[in-house]
Amino acid sequence: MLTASFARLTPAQIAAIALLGAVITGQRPAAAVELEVRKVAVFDPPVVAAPVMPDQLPHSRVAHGTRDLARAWLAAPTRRYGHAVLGDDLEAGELRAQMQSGRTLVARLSDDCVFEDLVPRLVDLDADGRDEVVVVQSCHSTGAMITVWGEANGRLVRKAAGGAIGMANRWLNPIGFGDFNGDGRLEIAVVQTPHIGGVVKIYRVDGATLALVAKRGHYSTHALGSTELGLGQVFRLGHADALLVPDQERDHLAVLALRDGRLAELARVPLGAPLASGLAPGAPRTWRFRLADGHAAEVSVR
Ligand SMILES: [Ca+2]
Ligand SMILES: [Ca+2]
Repeated sequence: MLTASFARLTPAQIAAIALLGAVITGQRPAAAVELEVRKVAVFDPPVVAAPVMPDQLPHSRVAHGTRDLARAWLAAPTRRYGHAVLGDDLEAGELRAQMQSGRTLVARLSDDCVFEDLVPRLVDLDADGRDEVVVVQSCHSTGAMITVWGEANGRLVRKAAGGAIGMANRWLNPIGFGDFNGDGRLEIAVVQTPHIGGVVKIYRVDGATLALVAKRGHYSTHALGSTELGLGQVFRLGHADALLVPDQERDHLAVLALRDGRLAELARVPLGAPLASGLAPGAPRTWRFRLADGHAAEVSVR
């Protein structure tokens, strides 16, 4: 019987048969991925600096750029949204960006919306050599959504928005940017509702909107009330980018990548305790972190 025959094969023999099958069918064989976790003696998570820019949101970080924007930050703290999942009940009413020329541009939201985020992310999404600013905007009517901003005609304007959850007090956490489908253009990866059944979603910018590329459930990159947003990472895997993310309980790490248009989990490793810090880059494809049991550890993708 076929299944009984496979049961007697070694993993190397099974891999060889899979490779032969891929060659016969003309498909590129997917590289095997493994995750390895080791305890380390010491890991001190980076400390967030105190606010330094005028009217800067508490707990937030200034983003520094090398293209047309020198820096961007969240400002004009307000209690008008009242969700309070990012360390306190203060959110930002304004996004400010300082051009390399020194001129500061301000985008001010209407009273029913805030920037529910702790860092504006500078990235050249459309490869025109100028920065886009990606930040989470939340409104009473829509809940959280992903917004993309940039300079146009001397003003800081919203260029695109999407991924709105559809109700207030539902949040999403950006993971990062990568070319996940290998088409040469960057996509945006987020975890939607990380506290209540997190779903990893990958979007591409499509004009003024965002188009969903793929999604996969049961992951979380944020603990309720925490100011740490960096529990997921983007890394290069073969001919495209992939994601390293915790599962919903945050006591495993998993590798997600697009396979045949779907987001697939390629590897998973137990941590022994829930993740209690962000993933800090160390050696190539290695990240250090702290666990809730007090141990420090690092994970490597092989
Ligand atoms: Ca750009
Ligand atoms: Ca792409």
